[in-house]
Amino acid sequence: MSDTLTLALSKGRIFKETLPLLAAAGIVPVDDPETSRKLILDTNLPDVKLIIVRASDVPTYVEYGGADIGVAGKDVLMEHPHAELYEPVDLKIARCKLMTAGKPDVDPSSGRLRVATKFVESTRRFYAEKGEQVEIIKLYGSMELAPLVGLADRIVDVVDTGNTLRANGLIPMEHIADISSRLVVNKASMKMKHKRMQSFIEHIRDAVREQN
Ligand code: PRT
Ligand code: MG
Repeated sequence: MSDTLTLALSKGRIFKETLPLLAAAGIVPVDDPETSRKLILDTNLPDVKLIIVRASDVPTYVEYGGADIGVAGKDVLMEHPHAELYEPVDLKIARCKLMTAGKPDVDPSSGRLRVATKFVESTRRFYAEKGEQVEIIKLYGSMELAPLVGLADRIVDVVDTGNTLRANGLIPMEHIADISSRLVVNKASMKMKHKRMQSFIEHIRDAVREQN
């Protein structure tokens, strides 16, 4: 149906922190993604569906129109610098920092620094701007392990409390970016479903203002 709105969300912190914003826009999911196996969730509104995707897949679903709207971390969006998306609202949820980290008191071996990360694009840009030549090693998770086993001198990861770094004997080093989640919007949907989309975006914008 052409005036159905499909929203792409990831499970976990983004889903939990988006719920109150959706509620303020009058949208309440019928199923709980943490317990349901369904990937398409109904809401109280017959013309609004939620789809549950991996956090790093949200920009792809929205860019190609698999969803009209999505919620994605700025860390994830920075890995898709050429995505054809509008990014109309900073939701100010799921906040953290993108940082470099490493073992304290260890002089990295001479030669090129080895940096393990899943944020290859942001890492490349950060070191390029510093004029530093590094070797980037792509990982998909558990980055904290890399310096412990000699795979890398540094990692680049998102940090909230820093407990995960500390628990693994690492310290945060350089601040790369402040991260929060953003509403992202498919460009064609914005044209085709303009009124419905504009009203949704305005409701969310008001809800963010109320929360902050
Ligand atoms: O799990 P999956 O691979 O599918 O994707 P994901 O890990 O990117 O998803 P998810 O749900 O974990 O995170 C979604 C978004 O939340 C991220 O894209 C960030 O924008 C944001 N966010 C906010 C965070 C954190 N805070 C955070 N702390 N994402 C991840 N973390 C990790 C952190 O890297 C560490 O390993 O959580 C762990 C605990 O953090 P500390 O510093 O509090 O110990
Ligand atoms: Mg995760």
